[in-house]
Amino acid sequence: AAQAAPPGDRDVIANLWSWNWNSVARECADHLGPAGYGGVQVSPPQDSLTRGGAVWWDVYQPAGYTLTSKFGNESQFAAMVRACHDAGVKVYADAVVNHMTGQGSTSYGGASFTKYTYPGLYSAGDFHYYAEDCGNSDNLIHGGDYAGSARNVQNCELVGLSDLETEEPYVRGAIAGYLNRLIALGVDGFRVDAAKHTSPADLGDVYGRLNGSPYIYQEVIYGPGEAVQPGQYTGIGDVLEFQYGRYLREKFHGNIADLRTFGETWSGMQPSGRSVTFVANHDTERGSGALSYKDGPVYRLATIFQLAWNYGTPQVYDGFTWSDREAGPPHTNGFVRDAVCGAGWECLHRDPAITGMVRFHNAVRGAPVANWSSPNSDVIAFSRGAGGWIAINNGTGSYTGTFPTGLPAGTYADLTGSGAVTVNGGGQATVTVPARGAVAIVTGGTTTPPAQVPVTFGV
Ligand code: AAO
Repeated sequence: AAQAAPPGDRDVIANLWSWNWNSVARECADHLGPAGYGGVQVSPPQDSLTRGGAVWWDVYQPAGYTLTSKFGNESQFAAMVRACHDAGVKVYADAVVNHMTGQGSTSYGGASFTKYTYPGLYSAGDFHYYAEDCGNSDNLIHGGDYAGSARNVQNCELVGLSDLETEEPYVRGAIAGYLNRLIALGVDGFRVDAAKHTSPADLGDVYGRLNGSPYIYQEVIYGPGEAVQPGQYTGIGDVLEFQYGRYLREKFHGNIADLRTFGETWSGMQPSGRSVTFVANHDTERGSGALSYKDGPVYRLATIFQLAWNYGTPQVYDGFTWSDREAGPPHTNGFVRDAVCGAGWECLHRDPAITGMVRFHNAVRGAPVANWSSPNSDVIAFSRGAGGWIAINNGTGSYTGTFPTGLPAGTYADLTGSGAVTVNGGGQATVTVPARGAVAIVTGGTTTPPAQVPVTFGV
């Protein structure tokens, strides 16, 4: 029986959303492993509705649990897991198990289906309905249900997606069978999609059927006063911390000095040890409440802060470049093409300042924030114990100042790439922090700049 397990020594997760399996495999070997990432999150691997490449969201409508998808086939998926493991990178799969497809009739893998009938897997009796399960006669979750009705949130249909009757032993077994097949291929854990829409009791039962100890983190979007709360799920796994990115957007568009107390005491936030944090994900970058790559250097700087701060398991997000929020990734006949950074794909995770901060994060894990200083509302600096120190400047001009670092005297290389830092015998350093940039140093054998990883990807 499996439960949530801690993610290991190197815990930064790259979320390579919508990347195909061949590209993830190469990225693990050429970039993620060498840079010190501990894991990669990949898109839903099961067969799904096909909209022929026109939209990104068809993959969130499972048509069955075979492993041909717009991202590749089962052998490509298995090869990707092996390549990532060879590079020391764990693989976390996006698990869409709350529902099945609510529209269409054909899949990427060539299956035929109708809503509520997925041959060889589920039939009409395996789904929630009005009025036995769901209190709305149209079978849909209504906006007002979030505030008042856990029953409707969990037993009606999310945007019309056939809602699995997860109380049923057959359904629980079928979902666990799918996840166990992924585990057998080497998958190390799951992002559980739409977890809010399945009760913790049902999900807990499914997790209890899993082999090994997969790491489980669940998508339960926090909303103030909602009937279903992330805290109801922290007993069975970790949760994605949605308040985290909302607050970072607010503060990086305002006063970053407020971040001094950022963490569990802030309204709606979950315990650090149960949280996976992110500045953006594929939904929030298409909404209005979070930073995204479209915010440019501010997005990058918020990610630098995320990797420096002592809270949760950090996830660094990258997807494809978009202007139409529904449009799918670059594709051929619906099947996703290899990712090419800078040509249709965003690759913040390769940015030298970000990989430097992955090293920083790994070097100071667990050490408390100390030596806080903030000379103005755009500049903050703090140490992580006596093992690392960072200054962050969200201003549009560079900032020069003298800061207490808490580090031993010496000369350190800035991991974000802006030169050397000298700490004096009193633990102070005078540094120039670039506009919308940072200076970050660590002790303990990592004072030389990170080697540049040769770019062989996409050539
Ligand atoms: C597509 C079409 C639909 C069609 C449907 C079925 O777009 O028109 O009806 O097919 O044929 C994705 C797309 C959907 C797409 C779906 C299936 O986003 O557009 O539908 O694939 O292809 C809720 C859920 C959350 C979910 C989110 C989108 O709780 O789990 O809606 N996210 C995941 C995935 C997502 C995916 C699915 C689930 C489905 O990440 O990509 O959908 O597999 C409040 C609630 C949240 C609720 C949101 C939106 O949040 O708290 O629980 O999320 O509302 O309804 C403030 C508030 C906060 C609020 C938030 C967002 O921050 O504080 O409370 O704003 O409004």
